[in-house]
Amino acid sequence: MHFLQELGIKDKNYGASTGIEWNTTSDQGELNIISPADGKHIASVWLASKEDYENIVLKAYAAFKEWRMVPAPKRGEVVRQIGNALREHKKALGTLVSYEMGKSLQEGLGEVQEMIDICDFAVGQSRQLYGATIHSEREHHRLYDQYHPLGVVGIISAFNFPVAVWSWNAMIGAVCGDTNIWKPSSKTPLTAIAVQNILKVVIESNNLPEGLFSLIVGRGSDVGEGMLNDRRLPLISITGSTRVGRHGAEVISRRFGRAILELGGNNAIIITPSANLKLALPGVVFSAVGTAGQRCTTTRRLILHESIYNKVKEMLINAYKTVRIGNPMDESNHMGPLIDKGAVKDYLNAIKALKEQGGTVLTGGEVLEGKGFESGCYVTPVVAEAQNNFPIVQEETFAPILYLIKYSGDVENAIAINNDVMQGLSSAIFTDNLQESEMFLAHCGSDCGIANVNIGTSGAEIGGAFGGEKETGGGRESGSDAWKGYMRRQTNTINYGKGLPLAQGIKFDI
Ligand code: UN1
Repeated sequence: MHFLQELGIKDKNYGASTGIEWNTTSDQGELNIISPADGKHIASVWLASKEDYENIVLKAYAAFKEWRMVPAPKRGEVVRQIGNALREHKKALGTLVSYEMGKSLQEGLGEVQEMIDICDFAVGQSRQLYGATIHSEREHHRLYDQYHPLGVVGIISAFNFPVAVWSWNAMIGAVCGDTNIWKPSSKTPLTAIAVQNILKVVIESNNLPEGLFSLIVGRGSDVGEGMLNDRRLPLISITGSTRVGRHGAEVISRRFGRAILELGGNNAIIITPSANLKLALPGVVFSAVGTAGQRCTTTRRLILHESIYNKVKEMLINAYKTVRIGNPMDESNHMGPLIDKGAVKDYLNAIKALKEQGGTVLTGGEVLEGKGFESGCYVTPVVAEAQNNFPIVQEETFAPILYLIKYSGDVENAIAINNDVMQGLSSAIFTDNLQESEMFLAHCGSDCGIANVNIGTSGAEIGGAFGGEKETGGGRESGSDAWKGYMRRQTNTINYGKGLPLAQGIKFDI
């Protein structure tokens, strides 16, 4: 396939790179990557060894020592070139994202656009790495804080945004003066290899050090664990399930490392009686079935006021009938497959559990078979009636299953349901009532990291800080001041006087 060639994907690929050189380990086993779109083998990747990891860490650390001395705006210039290289290969990379991961081509291209956007953002940020100056309580003293590069950052990313989430971390980290080691999901290593090939050209043409951007495709049990335990990595950014994040956070905190955690969500949309349903309906459907329900921001719960419950329910069932499911590379389809057969099993198990717990499936719930669905990963999106306290509703199932939950009375009751889960990533309200929307956004409102009005829960822009509270992990990535997480803060006090006044009025005469 032409896009594979353009991106330098071979039939068999090495799994570890320092940005310039590929390590040539081939005796640690192979990952065979099968497209969920058509069930065909795309290519394979040789897993990296512990020795490869060691080589990569040493190079990344050596590169950090050089890179931190490059003025930040000059680092930004390199990121600008990376953005342009991504622009050049947007079509091919977006197509590979779609083919390897199964999201629609439009979403694949949109994901690469997110990478380009974060590059632009990071270029500007490279001239804005500022600290505060504080007026000192002592005369002839200056007090300020500044941000220094942190070191080698480990990036552990998930299959559902196989390249964009890496770029949020890597591009912001790069302008901050950090180098990084990327461990992508073993379900989607080819897109990561493609990105590494795109970076290589920029690294070489600028004579940048080997180790600035490294990649390692290895087993979680050795490479992944190695990263979590490695004191040479002061920060690890983890995107994935709450289970993976909890383990990671425990290991990292034992060595007092820093973690940025972007874990599971259990996102709800509230629709109140005053809502404009012309906005709400497409908002819900996109957020619930986009990426086949495999975004961490996917809408999983729909909290409907009892007065509009039946009407919205009917409208939704009809809207779901128009969702076109099929090959994600065909742009007329809305929804592609789940990532693999394991995900299909999770989907079926969730539906079974829902029924056992007293829920009702209103539409969907089938695994599609026949022509075009040979991979066995295509399912129909589900709308179901449920109670918020069902154990299955309290869990994040990475599939297009939307639970309808009824509320009565005031918006406070809906907000209480919104907040009554362990996760706290994204949330939204559809309402034309100012008091309701303000209540939702107030300190007594949604407890999530993202709270939207009259748009759905997914599809966040890179300019805002991305992340959430509670079991979502508390980390923030991407825009706003998330860059601070990739630097170390230092407070400086300078005495330019002739005396030595002490703080807090203490006298110490000798
Ligand atoms: C994720 O699902 O891990 O808000 C990230 C969104 C995307 C990012 C999702 N911009 O849906």
